[in-house]
Amino acid sequence: MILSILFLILCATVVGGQTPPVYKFDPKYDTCGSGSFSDFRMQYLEGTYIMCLRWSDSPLTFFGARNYCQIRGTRLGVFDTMDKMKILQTRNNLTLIGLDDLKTEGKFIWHNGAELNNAPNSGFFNEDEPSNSAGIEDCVVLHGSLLNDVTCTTLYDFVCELV
Ligand SMILES: [Ca+2]
Ligand SMILES: [Ca+2]
Repeated sequence: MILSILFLILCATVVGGQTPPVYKFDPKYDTCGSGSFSDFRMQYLEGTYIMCLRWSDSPLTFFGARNYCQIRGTRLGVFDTMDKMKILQTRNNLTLIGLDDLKTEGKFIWHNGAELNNAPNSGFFNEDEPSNSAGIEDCVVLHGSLLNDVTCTTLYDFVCELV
């Protein structure tokens, strides 16, 4: 009887055109996935699940970190809203994220493909950043509470994001 009712509710939901939410994580363990993703942790802001991250154990260069995340089927963390920035700000200073201007100087691209518009006044970067100091700063770290462009060959802690 109960199963019949549940089936009817499910049918009504599908007919109603509402797609049930798809959960990629198991709330019971606070992880976002099983197996190789079991060390990724759900990140909340004010009780709302925002994103799924794994903070590095040891530092790498940008290229090493990007590769490390990609090999696992993830990416460097994309903090493209101020809410997501708040999650980044809870962590250690000098953390590499998924944002760079490697392709075109001054044009910062998030690793979800979106462009960070008007970077100097975006609200994401520190004052007087991005500076592209010595013409070689194309990667981005948290520095204080906002972002700074830095060289891509220096070792930094980093964060991978499961999407
Ligand atoms: Ca640059
Ligand atoms: Ca800089």
